[in-house]
Amino acid sequence: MLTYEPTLETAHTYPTIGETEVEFFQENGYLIVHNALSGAEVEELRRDAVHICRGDAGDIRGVTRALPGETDDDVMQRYLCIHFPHKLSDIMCKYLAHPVIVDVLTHVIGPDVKCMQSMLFIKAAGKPGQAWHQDEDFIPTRDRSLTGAWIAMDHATVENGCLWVIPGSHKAGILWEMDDTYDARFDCTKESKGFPYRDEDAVPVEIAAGSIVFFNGYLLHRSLPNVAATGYRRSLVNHYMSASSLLPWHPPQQGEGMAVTDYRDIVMIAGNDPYAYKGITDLAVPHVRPTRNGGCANPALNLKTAE
Ligand SMILES: O=C(O)CCC(=O)C(=O)O
Repeated sequence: MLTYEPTLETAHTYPTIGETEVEFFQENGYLIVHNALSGAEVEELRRDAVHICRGDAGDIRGVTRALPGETDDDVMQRYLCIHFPHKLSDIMCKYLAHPVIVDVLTHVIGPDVKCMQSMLFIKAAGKPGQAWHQDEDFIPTRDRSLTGAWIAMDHATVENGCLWVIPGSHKAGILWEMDDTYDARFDCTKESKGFPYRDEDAVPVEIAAGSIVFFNGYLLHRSLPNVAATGYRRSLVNHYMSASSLLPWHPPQQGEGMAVTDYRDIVMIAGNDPYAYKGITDLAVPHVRPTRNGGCANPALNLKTAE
């Protein structure tokens, strides 16, 4: 298990949650914890994001090393989102087990919690959002315990493309149909459709830098493009689940049955791992998420790009 060692500031008091917050999360499928990170911690994440985008943290598929003379803004504007930054950055890895995250997740998931994914969104002005989706469409737990922790590294506003959620939409426990989206407001991620909610049912999650929004893996959510004139909407988004559940995220290995498939590139952040005897396997490759103007992985989308 990771231990958290604040490096820059000790005066910050980390908020904790109780029954009211747990009930809010269960009812609505999301929870905002304001002021979760200190200013120094936000600064530490921002500096590390620059380091990663300059290519100084190590090899990331799709990241090109900054050329001499290129400014931090030059490099940051290249990337919408980098997947698995925790695989090469000790700082990103440390924040997987931030005390507020451990506190909230041990309340809403249970005592044993593992992390399998991190994403660093830079989302400079002009970059697209993500269409309606449910995270369990992409990361399938067997016990529906998938939970995201979305750490705001800038103030997230409607203008710069904050998260929007449909409160209570997790409750049906249904994964809605998904299809390609040709809407130029969004990146290449498929879009959920056919669900019984309207866009008007959604609420924007406008939060200050240093706040964290937690959300259930069945919650319908999306984000719109960053239409601010300048700047970024940076966030570190990590995904977690109960360590008691297997994670059939990758196809079974040869000779392995689907029922025992278990993705083991995980980081324990609380409690015990009942499957520790399997060990950890290094599987995830840090990479840049394709955007419309960066080329989509789906060739059909590439043909129809609107930008
Ligand atoms: O931050 C965003 O723009 C989208 C994040 C998201 O949809 C997710 O983490 O599942």
